[in-house]
Amino acid sequence: MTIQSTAQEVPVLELDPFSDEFLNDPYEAHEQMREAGPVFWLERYQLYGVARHAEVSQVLADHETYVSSRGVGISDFAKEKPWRPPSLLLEADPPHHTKARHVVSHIMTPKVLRGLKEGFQERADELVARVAAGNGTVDGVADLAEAYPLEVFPDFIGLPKDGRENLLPYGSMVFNTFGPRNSHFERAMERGAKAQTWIMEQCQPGAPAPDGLGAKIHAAAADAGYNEEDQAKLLRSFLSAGVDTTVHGIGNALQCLAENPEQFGYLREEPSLARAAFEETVRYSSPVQTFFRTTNKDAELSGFRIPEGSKVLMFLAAANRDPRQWENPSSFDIRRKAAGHVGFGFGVHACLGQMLARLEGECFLAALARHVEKLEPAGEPVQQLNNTLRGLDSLPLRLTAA
Ligand code: HEM
Ligand code: OVM
Repeated sequence: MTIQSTAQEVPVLELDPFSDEFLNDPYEAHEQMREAGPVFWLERYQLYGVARHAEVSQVLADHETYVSSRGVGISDFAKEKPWRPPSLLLEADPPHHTKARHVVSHIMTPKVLRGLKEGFQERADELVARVAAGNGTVDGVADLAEAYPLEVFPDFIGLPKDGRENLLPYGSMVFNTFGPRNSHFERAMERGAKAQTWIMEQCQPGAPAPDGLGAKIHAAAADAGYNEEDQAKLLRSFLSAGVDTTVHGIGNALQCLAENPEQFGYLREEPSLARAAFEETVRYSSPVQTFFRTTNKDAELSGFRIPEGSKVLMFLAAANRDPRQWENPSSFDIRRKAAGHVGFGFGVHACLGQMLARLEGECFLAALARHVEKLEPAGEPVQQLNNTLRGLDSLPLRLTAA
């Protein structure tokens, strides 16, 4: 017997996951969604949601039913023209996706990343030691969380020094546009317009420095038969996804460690916990909170029917705190096994930059463990509201140098 249920029988929720109230503090609403059922209907946007670890994982795993080529935001590319040409990675399905992924995954190899480690660590130590030497109040976001990735990532890609201030507004725009056309969407589009021109210039073959990763992407894409427009689009993926994500990851880690001094103590005692501390941050405060899929055929998920052409919103951050999956999910515990979280996604679209993100997080937090003796909140953090990302605008901290 097959279970026949319609959208009517799916629990209906009125909450707005893109409202300021939700974005500021999503955790109660996450629980409400997990408790509502394995699948629910968000009345306000006329779409399905999944917030438990099991169902989020199932949707991520089944890329044939839940496709990305119709967009991984709220807009269905089958019905609406996307605001920019779709990504060859994020917004593609196999076999096109497989080909593009193959090209870039042969550039971001473990060997390449191992070669970066020494330089990344040196620069983290230098930055953190310098900021800590002031022995005073700093902004954890501007002085540390933004400063570090903005120093190492653009150099790695081979971007010019001038214009790097465009990277954050561009990322903020890209991630806001996965959501509905609310004030965050509109404001990010206004602020990002200028950044977009600069980003597209840097993505052109020939623009990045010849010894950087950008030029390697172009060369590998050309070898695989991609034309110049598509070569540029592959680099665009890195410039879209590679900065705001790690900035928010490091900023959230600083907040978690400042608010949980016993955890910072464990890190201080054992700086080799740095990588685990970053992983736990990605679970606990998931810089990428959500992504959508679109059903390309009638689907059934945990007994609920989801018709073809439905948008399905995956609450990655809610899955990462699902008590069905985690013990004490709402405690920040750098000594737990955070493996299995979906903060980097899962399946064919699993984050392509996750090893680079972990490298940045590890180097930064190891430097913090070595150069900072005390890390204390020095005022209220200000949340930066974004339709997709969770991170801070500012984080007042008092540092005592080690
Ligand atoms: C994909 C999160 C850092 C590049 C993804 C996905 C998530 C994610 C959740 C899955 C998207 C989906 O399933 O539709 C994060 C987080 C980061 C991070 C939390 C930092 C803490 C980075 C970095 C880069 C990057 C540093 C580039 C160097 C990408 C790309 C994709 C992706 C290109 C698309 C992969 C594909 O569709 O095959 N990321 N990311 N990410 N990420 Fe990351
Ligand atoms: C891309 C892209 C853009 C935004 C995010 C992302 C998290 C990828 O252009 O491929 O992954």
